Amino acid sequence: MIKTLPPGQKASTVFPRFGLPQFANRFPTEIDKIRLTIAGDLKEFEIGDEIKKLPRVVQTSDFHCVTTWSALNLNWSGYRFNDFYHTMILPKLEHPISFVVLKGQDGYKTSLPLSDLLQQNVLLADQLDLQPLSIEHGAPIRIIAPNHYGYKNLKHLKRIEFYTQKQKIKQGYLSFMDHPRARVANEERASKGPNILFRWLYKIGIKSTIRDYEKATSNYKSKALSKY
Ligand SMILES: Nc1nc2c(c(=O)[nH]1)N[C@H]1C(S)=C(S)[C@@H](COP(=O)(O)O)O[C@H]1N2
Ligand SMILES: [Mo]
Repeated sequence: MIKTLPPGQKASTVFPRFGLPQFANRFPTEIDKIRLTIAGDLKEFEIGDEIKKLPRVVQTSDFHCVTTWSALNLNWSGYRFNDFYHTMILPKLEHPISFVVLKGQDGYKTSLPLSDLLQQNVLLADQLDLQPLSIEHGAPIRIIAPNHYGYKNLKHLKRIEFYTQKQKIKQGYLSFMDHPRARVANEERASKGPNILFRWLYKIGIKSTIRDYEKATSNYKSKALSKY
């Protein structure tokens, strides 16, 4: 059976390491151990291996990059953000939360309304194909939010900030490129301008971005090897 893809998306035969060109050469420093700092409008605290007490879920979902490629039927495993929030965050709150900022070990940031992250298919994923996440795909833990474009699916998660109100955050890219929700079904590619235009604009850069990321990854791996 042929799947109907969301508007403007095309199935890819590969699932490449991908992102903004300026992040190709940035890598996480801690890949084996989960360590999350929880901050924002609450008293800051850390979460480590306790996260593993949450029920483990396995989920097959499609991944849609804003540049129009989609990787289909990926097999993720991890913890539901909803379970995580209700078990580990809610008891610590003094104020009602509406907005969440996510930060990665590579300096990448993004944000989403809390209500979007509480959807049942949003995961804190630490496995792909039942193996620990690779450096390419977000070790040691990442966000998987299948209803939102790839740029909301933050890799190498290290810090989650919970706020009562929407925050202005400086992203690693131009602000028009970050739609506050970035829902794939609504084709919310960018916050300004006609989304159809962005299909074509972004498509142009896919091949060279994949190449840059592959080169950076192989340089990184050969350097890591030469240490021993
Ligand atoms: N920490 C971090 N997360 C990130 C990015 C990044 O550069 N750094 N790029 C985003 C973008 S644009 C995409 S498409 C996906 C790519 O995920 P992948 O490398 O596992 O394919 O990661 C997203 N999350
Ligand atoms: Mo992306």
